[in-house]
Formats: sequence, C-alpha cells, structure tokens
Amino acid sequence: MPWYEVAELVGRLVPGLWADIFGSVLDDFSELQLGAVGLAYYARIVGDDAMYDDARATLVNLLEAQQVLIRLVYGLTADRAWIEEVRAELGNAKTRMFIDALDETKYRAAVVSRMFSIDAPLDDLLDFDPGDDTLAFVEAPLDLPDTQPKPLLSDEDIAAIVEAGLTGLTTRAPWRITRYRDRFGDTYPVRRDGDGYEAIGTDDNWHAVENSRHETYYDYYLWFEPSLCVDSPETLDCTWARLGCTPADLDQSGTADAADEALFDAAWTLFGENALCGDGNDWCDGADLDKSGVLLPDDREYLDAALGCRV
Ligand SMILES: [Ca+2]
Ligand SMILES: [Ca+2]
Repeated sequence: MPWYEVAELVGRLVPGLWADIFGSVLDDFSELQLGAVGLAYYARIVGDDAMYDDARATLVNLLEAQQVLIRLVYGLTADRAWIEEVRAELGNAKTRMFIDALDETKYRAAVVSRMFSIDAPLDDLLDFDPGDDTLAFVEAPLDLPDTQPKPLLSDEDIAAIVEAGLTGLTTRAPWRITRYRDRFGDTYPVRRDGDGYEAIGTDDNWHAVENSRHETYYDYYLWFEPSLCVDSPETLDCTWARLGCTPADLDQSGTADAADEALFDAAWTLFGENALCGDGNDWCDGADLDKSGVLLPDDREYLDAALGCRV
C-alpha cells in the first residue's frame, strides 16, 4: 500500500488529530522548500551547475510529495462528514485556518515551481490573489490613524500572561521555564507603575517603560512573487510595474487620480482604441501610457491599477 493511501486511511480514522498534524507537516514542507529554493539561488549566483541541478531535483521531489498531500486533503475536505468531525474537534477558527492554509500552500508551491521552470497549473496561482492580499496588508499601515495607548494591565494581569506563556512552553522547551525560574522565581520582570510600567533591565535594576501604542505586523511573505518577473515573465509580466505610476499622472499633480482619468478618457474619445500614437500627437495626448505606439485596453487597465498612486 503506497504511503499516501496509509495517510488517507489514518485521516479517515482520526480526522481532528490528522488535520492538526497535517497543518504542522505543511509548515515543515514549506521550510524544506525554502531551503531548496535558497540553495538553488545560491548555486545560480556562484555558477555551480551541479549544485543547482541537485537543489532543483530536491525541490521537484518536495513539490511532488506536497502535491500528493494537497490532493489527498482536498479529497478529504470535500467529504462533508469528515470536515464536520474535524470542526467538532478543532473548532471553527482552527478548521478555517486549516482550509485557508491549503490554498496558501498550493499557491506558494505554484509560485516556487514556476521560479524554476517546473510545471504548475495556472489555476494554482489563484490569479495572484494571495499576493495581492499580502500587498494590501503591507500597505494598510499607510492609512493607519493615530494609535492610542493600550489599556493598562494590572500586576495580576501581567502575572497571568507570563504564567500562561510559561505553561505554553512546557512541552516544547521546558529548559526555558527552568531558566526563567532560576532568574525570577515566582516574581515577574514587569510591573505596573502609574500610567506605564517598569521592567527589569540587564543590569537587574527597574527601569521605566512607557505604555506602548505600537501596532505589530508580522508573519507574511514580503514580495515573495517578484522573482517571477525575471525567472518566469510568462507567468508574471512586470513590464507595466516597472513604469511606476509616473506615466499615469497625466497632469503631473503628484498623484494618479480622477483628474488624470478625465484626461485619459478625453484622449481615448479623441483618438479611439487602436489609434497610432507617437511624437507627432504627443503619444495620443499621453494616453498611450507605455508608449507602445498604440492606444490599447491595457493602457486603460494600467491607469485603473495606478489610481491612488502617489508619484
Ligand atoms: Ca494627477
Ligand atoms: Ca499602449
């Protein structure tokens, strides 16, 4: 019996446990994959063809195994009774994360595949929606209003948070608890002080610490996809992105906005789709945004994408 049939059998016997373990396995696969990707890039940089071939072959094997797992889980999640059992054991939020992680894994596998000319179905790229979501997340702080100080914690709150954190370490890193107790015993290195806190520094003295108003951002792949622009331009064409949004700012106001859209529309009406543009007509009054020599729908799509962009 092949290993994946054993995996499916176990999945049917203990759905909740299996889904929980599978989440960790997917994560481990991603780490291994990134290791192979890093090595392949390194080999390419230093010009070591043999190392590159080995790293790429490893990547192919990892991706194939991962694809088998992904197909297997999609098969199981399509079974309503199975997913209900998982939900009963893991709860709604964790089950949702499990399903979302599948799509994300499939997407990242497709991107990595295409970086190294390994076949991956176009559908698996999900129209780059996960990448767009990440970019929106990264750009969101630009519109973040002034933040307020966090609600202050009492000494009892602090004690509860630290103890809960220590309890969470018991199975994976018990030595960290020992080190904590050796240094602090049953006390805590942070305490309330008026409208802020005090914390013990490396000098073992208490120091004032302001109540944070920081927001935290973490756990995302920053610009995971753009190497495709170079390694697989047929997958991700960055020709337009390279232009930046300067050409879309037709009135040179510093922002691509509705005023530029109005100028574009006027030029589109005057010259018409498929009009020839060049120096003679000032590139169709600027509407031939990529100066391709022709006024095409992709000029309009570029303008639409650029709206709101600051030059
Ligand atoms: Ca403008
Ligand atoms: Ca054009």
